[in-house]
Amino acid sequence: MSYDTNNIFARILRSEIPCKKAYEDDHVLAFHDIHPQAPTHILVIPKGAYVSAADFGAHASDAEIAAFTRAVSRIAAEAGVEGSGYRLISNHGPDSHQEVPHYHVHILGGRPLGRLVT
Ligand code: DGP
Repeated sequence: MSYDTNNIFARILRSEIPCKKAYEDDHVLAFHDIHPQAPTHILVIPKGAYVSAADFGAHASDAEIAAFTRAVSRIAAEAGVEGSGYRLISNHGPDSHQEVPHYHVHILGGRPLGRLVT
């Protein structure tokens, strides 16, 4: 699947659509989900144009992957959910109901979550 430069997260990265920012560095942007499923629901996205986890893993640089991985745990800690726990979810493709075709990880926490959703 080729990258759609007009997807919602690409537009957020270009500041065409506002977001409630949680974190930003050279490689990563994180913001609060517009339809939160838990008291903490933050979306973490790379600034590079990657459709999904598979695309990111195959084509991102080691520096981007390292920055992204470190940012996810840092953002969770800064959101205050490290002690109580949190869940990371990344949807890939139609069976997962991936809605936005720009790679992202959901950080969910702030309440006891159900057992893993299928
Ligand atoms: P997914 O199904 O994994 O692709 O999740 C996409 C998430 O993005 C979904 O939980 C809702 C969120 N979302 C969609 N549009 C916007 C938006 O314009 N702003 C923000 N903050 N979140 C959005």
